[in-house]
Amino acid sequence: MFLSLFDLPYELVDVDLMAGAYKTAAFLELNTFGQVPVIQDGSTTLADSNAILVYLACKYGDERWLPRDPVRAAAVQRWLSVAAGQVAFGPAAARLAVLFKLPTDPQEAIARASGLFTVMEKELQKAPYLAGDAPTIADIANYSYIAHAPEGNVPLAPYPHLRAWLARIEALPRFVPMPNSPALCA
Ligand SMILES: N[C@@H](CCC(=O)N[C@@H](CS)C(=O)NCC(=O)O)C(=O)O
Repeated sequence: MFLSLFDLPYELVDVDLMAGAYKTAAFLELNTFGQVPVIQDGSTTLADSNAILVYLACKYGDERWLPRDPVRAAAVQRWLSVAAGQVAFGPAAARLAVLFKLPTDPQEAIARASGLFTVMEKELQKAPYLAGDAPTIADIANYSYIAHAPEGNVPLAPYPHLRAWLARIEALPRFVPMPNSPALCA
């Protein structure tokens, strides 16, 4: 989504998670954790969605997307941590349990997602974007798994401010949604 928002040319390479393509020797060369996403930009290869966003914002973005101001930078980092924490183990885990038909009980992840959305609903009453008045990489990091939460049986209907935030991101010029494939993560 960041590449599109910044109108940067890119080639998207599908990694067939269902077939275990992310555990091959060739893929482990790109990311020793054997996880998507990975980005290759010239001689730079980077894994981890938050790390990739930081890299792209520093290299191609401007301070609006990743502020240098200490307080605003910390506000962005706070929500990057939420993306890697509460979102990954809440709505993202609940969705993966459905899409990958995992034997795990998704109730804990669903409860975690509901708790998170209740907090975000309050936060988003105070500001239009997660880290203030303008979109940052914090919004991009959190958007996809929250937008797709209903696929994991986590409803968005009870959270009007959260839904308004999703709509604000979807209204950004050159916004692209997550491709509609069960084999894809955010
Ligand atoms: N912290 C990483 C997590 C990435 C992640 O969990 N990727 C999943 C797909 S969405 C994956 O590749 N899972 C395979 C595995 O963990 O073995 C990030 O944000 O990039």
